[in-house]
Amino acid sequence: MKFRLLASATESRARIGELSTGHGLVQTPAFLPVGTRGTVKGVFPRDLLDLGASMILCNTYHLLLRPGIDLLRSLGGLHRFLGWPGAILTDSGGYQVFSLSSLRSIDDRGVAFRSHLDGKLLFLSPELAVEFQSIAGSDLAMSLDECPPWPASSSELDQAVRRTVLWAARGKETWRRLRESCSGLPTPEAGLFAIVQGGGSAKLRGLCAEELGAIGFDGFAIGGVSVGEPVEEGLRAVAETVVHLDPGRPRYVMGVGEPWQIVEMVNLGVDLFDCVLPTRLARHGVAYTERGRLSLRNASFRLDTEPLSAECGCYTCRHFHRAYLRHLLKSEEILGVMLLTLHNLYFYLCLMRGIRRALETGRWDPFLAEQRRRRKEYKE
Ligand code: PRF
Ligand code: ZN
Repeated sequence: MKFRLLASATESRARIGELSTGHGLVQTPAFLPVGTRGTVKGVFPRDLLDLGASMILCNTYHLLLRPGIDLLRSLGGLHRFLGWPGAILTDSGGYQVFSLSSLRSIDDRGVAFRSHLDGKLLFLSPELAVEFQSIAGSDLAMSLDECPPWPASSSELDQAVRRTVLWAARGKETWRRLRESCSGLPTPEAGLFAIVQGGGSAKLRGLCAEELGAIGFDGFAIGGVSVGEPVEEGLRAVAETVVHLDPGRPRYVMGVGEPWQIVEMVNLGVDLFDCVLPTRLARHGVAYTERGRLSLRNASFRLDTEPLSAECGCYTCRHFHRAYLRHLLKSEEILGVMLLTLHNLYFYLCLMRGIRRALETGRWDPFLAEQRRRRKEYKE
């Protein structure tokens, strides 16, 4: 996996780059729509391409439980299974084990847990996590990490960082061994990232980033952000981590966030983002606009013949008005959620294009100032 920096802002760490994967180029800063269970809910892969998505995220944890790794292997890997020709980033599964499964027991060997689907007892080690992602044909795999809860004691944070580094080293060794075997996976273009933990401790974040950097990975994720801490604290953790990361490698903040948080984190030097917000909120009848969020079920839209956003060029905004979208949502029609999802993803991907364009043309500072001004004006 190759990463090329194309330009950087002068007054901040913001940068624009290009990630080349076995399934196409990813222009960074990039937003990855979330396809947890092997589908970006309610969107045709064809439409994702039209929206300009170049990489999506899938979760090892969910795919491991269903359809299972043997089935994925027999069916020719994730890309073929999903009918998605673009790049796929897979999360390692650790985080989901902690948030979704029950009866976990964790030690240095890995995590034992019960499936949230059928209660079956399963085990995930750093070696297995990397092996599963490689069999699935992931373009960008994540090491198994331990994401401590928020707030966590300093001994919990210490332990999580120690284990995350240990697991990353073992994951990298597995990756190397698999590459030398004759299975053909991971391909030479596939990449492995390590995940930096450390909670709100600048010292632990720095230590974790330095140790992972010394082991050497294709890029670095920043985990443990947006886990319940105040947003300003999350931003600070990202800022304190980035300074310890190799500027020549891509940086990815996992599971974040609101459009304004993405803008602020780009400003701190982050290249990749994923978040369920645009797709999840659409399912709750909420649309993003330049003027803040709209809750379409609201009675005020009953006779509203305006599009969701006058500035938006998406299919939904070109063809349907708010009153119809409200009607679909109130009637629980599938189309309502599909149209809102399309619009919200368009909004996010458009924002990313705007960010890249501003960086490309040396207009990052005014772009950032304008985004901050708008946020103040429309803050809910
Ligand atoms: N680790 C992993 N996946 C994640 C996170 C993490 O810390 C987060 C935290 N925002 C989201 N997804 N492996
Ligand atoms: Zn739209």
